Amino acid sequence: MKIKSARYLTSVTEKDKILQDGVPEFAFVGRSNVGKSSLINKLVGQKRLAKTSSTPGLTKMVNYFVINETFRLVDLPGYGYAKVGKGQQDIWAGLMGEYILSSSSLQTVFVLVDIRNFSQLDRDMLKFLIYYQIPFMVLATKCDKLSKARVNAQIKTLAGELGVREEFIVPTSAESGQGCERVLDYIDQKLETRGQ
Ligand SMILES: Nc1nc2c(ncn2[C@@H]2O[C@H](COP(=O)(O)OP(=O)(O)OP(=O)(O)O)[C@@H](O)[C@H]2O)c(=O)[nH]1
Ligand SMILES: [Mg+2]
Repeated sequence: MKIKSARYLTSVTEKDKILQDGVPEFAFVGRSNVGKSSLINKLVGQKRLAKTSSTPGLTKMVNYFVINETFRLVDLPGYGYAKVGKGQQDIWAGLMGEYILSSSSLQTVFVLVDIRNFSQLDRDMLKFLIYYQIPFMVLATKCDKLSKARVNAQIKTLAGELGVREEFIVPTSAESGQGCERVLDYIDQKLETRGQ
């Protein structure tokens, strides 16, 4: 898929404001600092569309980006950030969970997992998506930080630990652009089957 346009639409902080207008959406979830906003920027070829930071917990809202005027990428708040309140320890008690469960046009959740480490929270996230039968794909991030051989080995480990097949884990990098084409092709296919 070619990105012809990408623009910021809006951000929401309350469940009631979550957009329900039927436009197909692809959401990005994962632990704070895993690289959600950076990967969105790389996918659309804009450096500063989604705000990124080395300080974890930056994205606190549901941020919507309109792509090619046909679908949306949704940047969700990260989970597992130590400074969230006690009530947020249940990872889907907050806005991210509300978005996933209430969005009427969510096509796929991209679950981002750092290629170098994953946590129980990532496993819980996948269990949650499987339980609610929400389509997902695992994107292993920051693959530029490891050698090719170590990336392959880690993908195998991740598949085993997360209980998903290796082909559902895409190695990506917001630095090199690795994996971006695969993600965009996936979106393209998903939109096509939806239109039929
Ligand atoms: N080397 C490398 N660094 C990355 C990559 N992706 C993100 N980073 C860095 O990781 C840090 C966090 O990236 P963000 O994109 O802001 O992460 P996020 O998941 O959106 O974080 P929150 O919004 O806090 O949940 C930044 O310093 C990025 O530059 C990558 O593919 N490779
Ligand atoms: Mg972010």
